[in-house]
Amino acid sequence: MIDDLARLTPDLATLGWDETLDDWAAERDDADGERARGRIARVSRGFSLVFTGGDAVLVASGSTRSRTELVPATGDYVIVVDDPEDGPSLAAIAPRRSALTRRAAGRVPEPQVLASNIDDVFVMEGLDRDINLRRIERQLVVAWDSGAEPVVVLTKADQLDDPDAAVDEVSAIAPGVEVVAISTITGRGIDAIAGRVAAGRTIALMGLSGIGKSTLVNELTDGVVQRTGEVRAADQRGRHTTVTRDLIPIPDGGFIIDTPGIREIGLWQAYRGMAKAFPEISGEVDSCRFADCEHEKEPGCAVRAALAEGLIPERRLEHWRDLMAELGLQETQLEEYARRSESRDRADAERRRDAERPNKRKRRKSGRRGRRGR
Ligand SMILES: Nc1nc2c(ncn2[C@@H]2O[C@H](COP(=O)(O)OP(=O)(O)O)[C@@H](O)[C@H]2O)c(=O)[nH]1
Ligand SMILES: [Mg+2]
Ligand SMILES: [Zn+2]
Repeated sequence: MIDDLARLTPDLATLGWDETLDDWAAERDDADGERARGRIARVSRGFSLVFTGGDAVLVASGSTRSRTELVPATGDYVIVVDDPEDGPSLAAIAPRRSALTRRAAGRVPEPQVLASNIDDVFVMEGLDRDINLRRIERQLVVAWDSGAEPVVVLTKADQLDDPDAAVDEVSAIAPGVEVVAISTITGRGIDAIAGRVAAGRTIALMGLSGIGKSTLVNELTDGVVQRTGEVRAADQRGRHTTVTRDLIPIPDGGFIIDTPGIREIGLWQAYRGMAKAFPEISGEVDSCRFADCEHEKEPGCAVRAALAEGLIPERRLEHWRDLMAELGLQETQLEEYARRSESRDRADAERRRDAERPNKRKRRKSGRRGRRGR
């Protein structure tokens, strides 16, 4: 499967490499080594695949934290430098036009970019089970926050008698967002989707595993890159679940970034996304009498007034509060980590100073050091 993608050789113009990127790259041409321009096609543990116009190149890299500081995301425009001894590596990542970013898994508060330089984000939900409005809202916050335009895509419309009712229900919680119901079985909505994947555009998919992301990719690419394995009846083999984030070229131009399903997507400082996903609430916040209004019992609260008038549905305000609390907690954690690394840096600096002035250190009573431990 990996080879399917690595065999493709979209040229630089098709990849969306433009004059702005030319200028950016030209400023970095003075360094040594053979250089290539390209776009990250796949990020997986330990390596990335880069479309360079010619043959795709594999470079060693991390997908989250990395000592080199260069943490690539699928969709990034990059410069690859080929060292005769060490092989190809990333020399630079161009500033991102847009970035689908979540809070990385794990306790340390830090971001992880899932896809970059995207135009649309498809927030996908399957109609073969109960629609989870909160999950859609959360994903819309992340999608809006990326700087790209979200579209809600309800898959498996063939599983409902009245998919239009589902479209209406979701539209009510997705102000300003197009909501489409599709089916790869009946073909419903596929044209509307195909229209968005025009030449020069890049679309990122998000949504739980099993909702039909890869099936849609197959549909749009005529199976150029096999994304789902129909289970072959004879031997039960050939099943493929997506484990990497891949930039897949569409035959008529454009790219689609398929992703493995993420069970729960954590917000990363997504204040812009919150404002855009909850316009009826964010539009009132500035009108509250107090700048630090918590919209609880304060007098002159415009949010509560709008709630009382029925302009803000109760459940929307509830979810908005929960998501804002998540962001607030993140701020606290970030401050704590900053404080901790600050005191770690101070301790390091002190140790370095002591190492440079060994005589002064020696005069200290050893007992004091012992009590302190370490
Ligand atoms: N009924 C129905 N099933 C679909 C549709 N699209 C995909 N599926 C099925 O849903 C399952 C998961 O699809 P897949 O594309 O692998 O989901 P992914 O994990 O989101 O990539 C597969 O068995 C597909 O055949 C659809 O439009 N209608
Ligand atoms: Mg998949
Ligand atoms: Zn208020």
